[in-house]
Amino acid sequence: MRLDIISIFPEYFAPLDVSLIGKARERGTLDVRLHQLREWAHDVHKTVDDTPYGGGPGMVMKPEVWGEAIDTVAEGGSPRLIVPTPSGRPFDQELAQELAQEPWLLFACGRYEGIDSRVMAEYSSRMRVDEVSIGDYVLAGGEVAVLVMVEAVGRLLPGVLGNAQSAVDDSFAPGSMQNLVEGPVYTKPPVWRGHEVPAVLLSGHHGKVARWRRDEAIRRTVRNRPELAAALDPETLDKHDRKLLEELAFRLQPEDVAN
Ligand code: 6GU
Repeated sequence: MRLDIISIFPEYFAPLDVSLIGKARERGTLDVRLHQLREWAHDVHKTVDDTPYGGGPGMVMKPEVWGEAIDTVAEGGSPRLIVPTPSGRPFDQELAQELAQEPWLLFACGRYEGIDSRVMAEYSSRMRVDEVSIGDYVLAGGEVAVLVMVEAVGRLLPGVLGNAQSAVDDSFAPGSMQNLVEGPVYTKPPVWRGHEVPAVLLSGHHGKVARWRRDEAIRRTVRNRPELAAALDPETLDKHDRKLLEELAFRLQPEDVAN
């Protein structure tokens, strides 16, 4: 996969040299190219922003600079353009899977109050454009959001994860335990500072282990992600699950109780 990133802070992306993503780049699975936006600013001060029309706080990134940058980087092809912004569509595992299928992504990192909206309008007729948010909080710029997205997408590429099963078992992976987060995990030693590993995990009884893991996933989902628990599909719950949810004083949506 080819991955271009345009930013006024390309040095933000030093972590992409490290770990799984760094190795994927060394192997050629990922071809990451960083670009300094200011290279396409032509005045002496390399200005990339200006005051917003209509007034208001902050600065807006200029369309001409972005236009030249994207024209140059996307020359001869049509990457999928991703614009990180807190007003974008939510980034989730499903979108990560979708982006992992693309041959070429171009990330356009805005700072300040964002990029002049005509840039997204202009490129929408030439390439797929998505404005994407990584969560309900505001970052100072899109750079960290792009790091998040690149790691989430990169680890899904064939051969990037050591264990092919790892990406399949993820919380939120389609086809995994849907709408359940993963439960706790343990390794040796069996007792650490007086804390014991749950006996069932040492029992060698695969059926009991699977049941226990599902119970723990349900407990954790109810505790940490009540909105996911509330959306559980009754078709995916067996008698044991329903009993556990009852013990946790958790009630399914009224329309689901009839089932
Ligand atoms: Cl993608 N960008 C910025 N600046 N803030 C964010 C975000 C993106 N996602 C959540 N907050």
